[in-house]
Amino acid sequence: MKLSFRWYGVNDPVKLEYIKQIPTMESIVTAIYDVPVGEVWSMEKILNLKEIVEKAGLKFDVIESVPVHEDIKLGRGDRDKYIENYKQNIRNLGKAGVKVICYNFMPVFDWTRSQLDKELEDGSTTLVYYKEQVDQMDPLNKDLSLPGWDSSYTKEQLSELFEAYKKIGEEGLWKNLEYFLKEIIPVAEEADVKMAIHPDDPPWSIFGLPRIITCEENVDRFLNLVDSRYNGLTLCTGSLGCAKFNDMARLVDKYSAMKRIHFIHVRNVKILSDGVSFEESAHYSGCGSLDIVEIMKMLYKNGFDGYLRPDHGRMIWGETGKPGYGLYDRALGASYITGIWETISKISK
Ligand code: DNO
Repeated sequence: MKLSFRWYGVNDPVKLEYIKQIPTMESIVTAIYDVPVGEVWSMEKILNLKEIVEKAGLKFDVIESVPVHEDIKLGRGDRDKYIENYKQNIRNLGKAGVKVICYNFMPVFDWTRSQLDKELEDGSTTLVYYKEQVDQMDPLNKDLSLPGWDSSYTKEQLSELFEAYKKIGEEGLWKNLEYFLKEIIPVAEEADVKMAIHPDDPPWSIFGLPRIITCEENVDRFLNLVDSRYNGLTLCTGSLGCAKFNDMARLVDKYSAMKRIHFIHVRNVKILSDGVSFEESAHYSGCGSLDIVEIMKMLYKNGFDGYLRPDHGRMIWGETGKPGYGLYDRALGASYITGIWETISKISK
């Protein structure tokens, strides 16, 4: 297991120097944020970022994410041009020594929450998904803005995208994903970069848009689209694990035994009594619905040697910043995970 930490670049209030001070921290997970979706990341920009990360004594091994243009997901317009650009990004990142690229195939919106600063009993704040609140949201209302949402769309563009996704439905999305993978995985093999899809968060359809990387059956279908180790997973315990139908320890066991998990996001979530609402909790198992020790045991048992990052943290100790991505609670998560790993490795000897 290689410990890593997400960092949003030079403007991130969490400094690389602080990340480096977390015991056993090896790698940074980052991206280039100032190139429009679908365009090529120049070698110059990539190498510049790598240099900044390496100067801080950390490795530049994991990219999260190289976003996929909507034309690729919809199988229309300039899809082939964007796929060529995507291939070039894989080659460029491979040349810079990157080992894993995380991406997702969620239509229009990435992760979705109804509130980003819900105060918990202990005074910390966290991200929550309350179904009644989500049901009342109107994504076509431009005043609505949440992280993970591309706010650059006009209302008209958004309505058009919604219509287009309605037309293709889940099966159309699968077809376009297959087309994309058949193009890019051979390039990833050649560049020796593992592609790792991030599951849909939450793993069910929102606002009538199709979502497909949601459950065991669909993950199996995804892995079979191109049966190569380079076609792998960013297994996100919080994204899949907020649905009761996903038994996370079992899924981690299954896919790590198959050597198809290249990157894992460890996050805990507390599923609420309606079964379809959840709150992101501290990483400690007792705080949420997931058994983090069991998950780590499965990784250890299967000799997991990919990258792991503590995922979203709450805001604690008065910290302010990017929701889910402060330093303190994620660092506590990192230490908790390292502690579990050390314990398992010692008692297994
Ligand atoms: C949220 C993240 C996601 C993730 C993308 C990967 O905190 O886990 O935004 O980076 O879905 O493409």
